[in-house]
Amino acid sequence: MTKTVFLLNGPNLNLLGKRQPEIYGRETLADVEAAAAALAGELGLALSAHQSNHEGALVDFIHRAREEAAAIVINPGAYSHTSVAILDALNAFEGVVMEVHISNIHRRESFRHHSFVSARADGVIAGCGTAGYLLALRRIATLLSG
Ligand code: CA2
Repeated sequence: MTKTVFLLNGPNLNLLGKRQPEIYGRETLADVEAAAAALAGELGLALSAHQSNHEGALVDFIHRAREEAAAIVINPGAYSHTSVAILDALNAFEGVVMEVHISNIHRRESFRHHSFVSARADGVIAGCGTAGYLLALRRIATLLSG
């Protein structure tokens, strides 16, 4: 049976491609989701993409993933640096978790250097632009096939 990957994007990532292109690039979230869905298909995976500006809604998506998904690609946005609730939800998910940051959070302000989510992530990709989402999917395909 085809395995499903949840692609979760956190607060303000709905603005991708519309503001701050020098940091986050010119692709919109719709572009990213379309490219991810196409690659997932090539890799024999199904993609279910969601974005929310609300911490609890992201927790709810992670709970849904417990029932529906074999893996999660998550860019928690600023909640990476603050949210124990998202970490707790991911700790209750048994599949593969890949954390993605479009920018290199380690080259930015010190408050972005720590991510609570990294304590649960099976892999972390930062600073590869929106290509990071595609790299994460390739890693998931490898891990799920093993
Ligand atoms: O580099 C990343 O992907 C981040 O997760 C993005 C978050 C930031 O708080 C993290 O420290 C690093 C911010 C997302 C904001 O996205 C925007 C996109 C376009 C225009 C404005 C904001």
